[in-house]
Amino acid sequence: MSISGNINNYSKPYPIGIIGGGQLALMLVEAAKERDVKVCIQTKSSDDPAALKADKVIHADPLQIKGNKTLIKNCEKVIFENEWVKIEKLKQFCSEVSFIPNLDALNPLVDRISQKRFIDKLNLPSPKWLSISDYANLAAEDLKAWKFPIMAKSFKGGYDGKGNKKISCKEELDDFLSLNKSEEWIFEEWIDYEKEIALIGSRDKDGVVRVFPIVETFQSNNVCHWVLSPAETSYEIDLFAYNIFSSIVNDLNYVGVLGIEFFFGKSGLLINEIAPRTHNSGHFSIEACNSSQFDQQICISAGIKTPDINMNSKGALMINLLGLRKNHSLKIQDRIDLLSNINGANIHWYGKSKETFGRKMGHITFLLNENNHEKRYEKALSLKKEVNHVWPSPYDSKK
Ligand code: AIR
Repeated sequence: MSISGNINNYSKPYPIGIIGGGQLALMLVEAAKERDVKVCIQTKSSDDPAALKADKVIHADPLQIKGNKTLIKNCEKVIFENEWVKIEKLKQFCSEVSFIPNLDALNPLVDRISQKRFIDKLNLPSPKWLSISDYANLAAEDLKAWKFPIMAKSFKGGYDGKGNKKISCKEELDDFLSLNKSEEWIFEEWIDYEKEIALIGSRDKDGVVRVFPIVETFQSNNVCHWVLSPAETSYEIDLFAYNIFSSIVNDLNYVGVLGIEFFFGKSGLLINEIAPRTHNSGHFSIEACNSSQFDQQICISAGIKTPDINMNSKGALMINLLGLRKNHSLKIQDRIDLLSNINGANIHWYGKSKETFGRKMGHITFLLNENNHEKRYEKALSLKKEVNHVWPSPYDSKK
């Protein structure tokens, strides 16, 4: 990868600051190092994944304003690795720093209701939804359109299936309503999809949009377990998804990397969720593309022209290493040693201090060079079997 670029002259010590220090921040820091761009992060603990590699660490909870202030004082551009941010509080700093994406673009995407309203405003396809108070006020006739199961989704902070609850019957609905605050949840129609696909792309300050190949994601207990790139789609679906991506980023004047998760099935392509950041479904791009999703975000933030995106291989498989139970028979180091013996394995270890059940501890990527989807899928299944022999999905091992 070329490390040259028209990096701007900076008046502050660090060209890029990141709010947050998890694995996404870690991979952003790694991509920045490849381009000789220095990064300062704000994260709670020196044990957090990105803290080990960042050029400077501000030890403060990412939501702490005093810490944000120090970060902003030290950094030319500030980017986000997760959307758990207090936009109203950050607005006071807009004259001192550029946020990427800017706060107005981020605002409609940080919680479920505003995301749903934004998707509806653009008339983009997504599952039907209602606030719980609107559901409670439905006329009997309209209620008939809401058949069980219904999906309850929490208003904020829902990721990796946290904050999702399937409601299968009237009794479950009554229990749910008695246990939860209605203003913190929405109801969504249940979708019987055939597959889940995801699209990651970027848009720079001049409006240049670049997209990665669409991938298929495979979940285990609502958590992404593995990803196959490219997905088996059709030209029309690809175009529709790219079109949706462009509509979203252009409407928001969004600058940076953004991911969209879709359901695909009888009802066509439906937006499940929009992530205003780099995304788990794009990790394959580190090895499989000439410029990864992290590289795109770093280039955009540092004022380097984003490279056009091309695959280095016919396809790729990415498998998440999700935390296992405490009493798992193999120690972490033994698991990693065994995984590194698998031919073609590119292991990314996040260095999290604690392995907890289902937590994303690392991931592993394989390049696939089979000529058609069927063969790549077959190869992916056999590699996944080898990996899962050493490191199973925690949810499979429960059975
Ligand atoms: N993340 C952000 N949104 C969704 C996810 N998965 C990443 C970020 C964040 C980390 O997950 O990098 O910092 C949190 O991981 P954990 O294991 O501490 O919950």
